[in-house]
Amino acid sequence: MAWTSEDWFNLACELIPGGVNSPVRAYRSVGGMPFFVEQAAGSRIRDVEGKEYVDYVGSWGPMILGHAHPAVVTAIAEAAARGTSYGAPTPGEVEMAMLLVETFPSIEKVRLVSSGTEAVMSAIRLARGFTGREKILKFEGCYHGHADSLLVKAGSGVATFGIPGSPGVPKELAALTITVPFNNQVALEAALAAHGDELACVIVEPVPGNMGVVLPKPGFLETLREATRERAILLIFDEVISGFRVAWGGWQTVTDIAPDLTCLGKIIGGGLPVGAFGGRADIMDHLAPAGPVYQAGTLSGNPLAMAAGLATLRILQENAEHYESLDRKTFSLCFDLKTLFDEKGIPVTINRSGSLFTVFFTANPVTDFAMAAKSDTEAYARWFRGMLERGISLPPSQFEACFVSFAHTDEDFERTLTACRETLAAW
Ligand code: KE4
Repeated sequence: MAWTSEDWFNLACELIPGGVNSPVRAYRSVGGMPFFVEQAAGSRIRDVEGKEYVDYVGSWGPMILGHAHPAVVTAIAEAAARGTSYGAPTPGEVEMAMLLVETFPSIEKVRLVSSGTEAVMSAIRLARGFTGREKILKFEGCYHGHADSLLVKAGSGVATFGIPGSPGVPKELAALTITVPFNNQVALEAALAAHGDELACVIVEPVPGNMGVVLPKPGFLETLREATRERAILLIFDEVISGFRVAWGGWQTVTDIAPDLTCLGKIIGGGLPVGAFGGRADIMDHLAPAGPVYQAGTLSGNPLAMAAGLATLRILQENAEHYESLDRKTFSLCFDLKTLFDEKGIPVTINRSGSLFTVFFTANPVTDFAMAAKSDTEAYARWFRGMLERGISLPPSQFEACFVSFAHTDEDFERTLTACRETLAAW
């Protein structure tokens, strides 16, 4: 008899901490047990018991074309037939680098790695090596992967030193990371006044997806750009989620703000392990072997990840005008969801940026992490479980983003709204 998700999860828990290879997948904040995936295609994902779901996780961002896109699968198969990894340069890496440089005016040179965490960790080291400064600044609620310097909580007060966000992060290292609330210009200016000449960089998700989706207030990023430039602090845009998601290119191509370094991931690998960081050539040329800042990786620029990423990006590039219809599709889904909650008198705030959105269970606007944290996470968990039972797979956390793909159809949206209507009827 075929194993159920529960069978797989019970065995997984004996072999893998928490039964998963990334914490959010364990459903700890929404209750219940994760389904184990058999396969996925387009907007649908099917578990080992044959149950099918409309998928709004999309592997946390990479699957903007939908799962198992034929052109991507073919590209991977053809690349694999020629070998899976060489530890030597390949034309695919150069083609990927060229596409990124052509797409992002702020990227003059780029280094490919194997995850978003690795891209951010390396960009931080490069910023420290290039400026000779050690402190960095991040924003509360922004997530940049799990490198030690970024797993830091805000200390008490507005512009004080960070404290470890996880056991294992040395307090001396955490103390070098300043954290301020996102969208808070006063707190930012206080932090820059107090630490500006010691800061190597400021890193920000230009449109955060990791506190749930939060939009930058008009002028906030522009002020950040000017304030960092004035103090020769490097500005790093972490566009691991927003890159090729909110537009062809990233948030920076929509708002015309030029960061000094950009981190990318997810979509540029088409679902295979990938990350990239790039920016000004005078900074990037400090990286080994051109310069003294060391950074390396066995699978960096892996030929299969390049093949999957290039196949994905070329389809996106040929259909760049379709981002608008994806934006409209997502807008109307969010509008219809909000209507259902309003009809039931359940207060929610829905933040959306392009095909990214989050339903916050709060009546108030959500413009930073403190406001997001006031959401009713129990209500989110209840909604999540009701939708899952009815064949809709949402992110298993209030503080994540839903991802709509080019593969999502009107039928998917109808199913989603019906599932929501039925879930709220039983509220
Ligand atoms: P990875 O190391 O997971 O490839 O990328 C880290 C990262 C960096 N920057 C941003 C803006 C990110 O969102 C991420 C990772 N995103 C999470 C989802 N919020 C990945 C999902 C997970 O951790 O399992």
